[in-house]
Amino acid sequence: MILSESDAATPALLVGVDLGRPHFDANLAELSELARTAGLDPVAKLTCKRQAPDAALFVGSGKAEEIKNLAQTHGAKEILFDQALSPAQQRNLERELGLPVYDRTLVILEIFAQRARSFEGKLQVELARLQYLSTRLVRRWSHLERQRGGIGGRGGPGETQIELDRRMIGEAIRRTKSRLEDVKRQRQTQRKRRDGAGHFGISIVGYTNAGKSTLFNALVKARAYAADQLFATLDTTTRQLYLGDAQGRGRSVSLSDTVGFIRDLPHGLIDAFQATLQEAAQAQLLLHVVDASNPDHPEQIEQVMQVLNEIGADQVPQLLVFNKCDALGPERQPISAHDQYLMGQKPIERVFVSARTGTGLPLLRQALAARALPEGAENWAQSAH
Ligand SMILES: Nc1nc2c(ncn2[C@@H]2O[C@H](COP(=O)(O)OP(=O)(O)OP(=O)(O)O)[C@@H](O)[C@H]2O)c(=O)[nH]1
Ligand SMILES: [Mg+2]
Repeated sequence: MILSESDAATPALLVGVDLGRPHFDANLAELSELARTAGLDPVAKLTCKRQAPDAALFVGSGKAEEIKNLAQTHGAKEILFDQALSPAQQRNLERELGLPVYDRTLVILEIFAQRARSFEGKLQVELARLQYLSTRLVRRWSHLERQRGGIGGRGGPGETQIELDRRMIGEAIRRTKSRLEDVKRQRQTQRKRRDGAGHFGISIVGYTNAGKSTLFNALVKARAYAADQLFATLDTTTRQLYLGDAQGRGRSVSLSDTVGFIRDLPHGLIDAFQATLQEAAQAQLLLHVVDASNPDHPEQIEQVMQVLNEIGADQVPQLLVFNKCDALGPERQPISAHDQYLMGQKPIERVFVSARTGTGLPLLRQALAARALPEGAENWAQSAH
């Protein structure tokens, strides 16, 4: 798909099936963003409602016919589903439609594959991809054969192609896992060296495109890659940040910019990205960045909380940063620059900023200093009002 050699975007038809779950994205806006980021051109969209997915085709056969016709009319070369398809559904759909069919999981995997820069990031993506492919019996992993150089690659006589594929994938998964273990060990040693006693680590987390890297750059005056695309950041970047308070006390903390989260982040990816995501679980404070100008931000907050839960970072104290305030209309401007946000039953401190214009950043620094400096909390509460 997607990783085509040419630069021209592949025309794709997007399909969303409303199964009655909350937050169905009727405009397929996020899927369109994902598609574009992956190098597809969403030429047409189709949504439908169903009580439950059809076991064979995910959609009904009438709808499949409609998809086929619409794809033809618009010259779509690929079909992209907003939901995760089972291997059988994907295979049946491809047969029925005569076009390659992809799902949300695979698109996210492809974007990660395109973005991975560090050795560790590449290994993590490779592992997630292999795990995804291991459940699919279609031959999409011929690159593995090339990797093996064909030496001793063939199994005994009578081994079917599928068994061979399974075995190759299993071996590749084991190999990738053990290489990742080595990298993980190295990373732990590095972290131990960096994080001596009394170290204070802050991790920036949040939904993809919330402005995490922009905020990171503004706070530490760095130049991490920030762009209007999903998953611009995959590798963790860490810098030192000096925080001082009005009493002249101060200290250096480390600030990390991390990979963004998204709704239905594939499980394989969470698994594979454990090492990267671990950074957040071991932080002393999470800066949870939210794109306040996105109408879906309440759902995005929930999604981020879910991922934090999955990686064991839900108990790390949080500071909510409502970003992109410059993009809010006058009627939606915050009444106070700082307040409490109710997360379930729990009030969480919230600061409104614009990482782009710098509004609210001095206040954010104060809030951070209050958390990082002992006995700083009361001073901050007073000075913030
Ligand atoms: N209007 C406005 N745009 C912003 C602000 N902060 C970031 N952006 C824009 O939002 C887009 C995403 O910013 P990034 O900093 O790359 O977002 P991110 O959260 O790091 O995204 P990923 O790494 O892809 O998860 C970019 O186009 C930024 O210029 C802000 O305060 N106001
Ligand atoms: Mg980023």
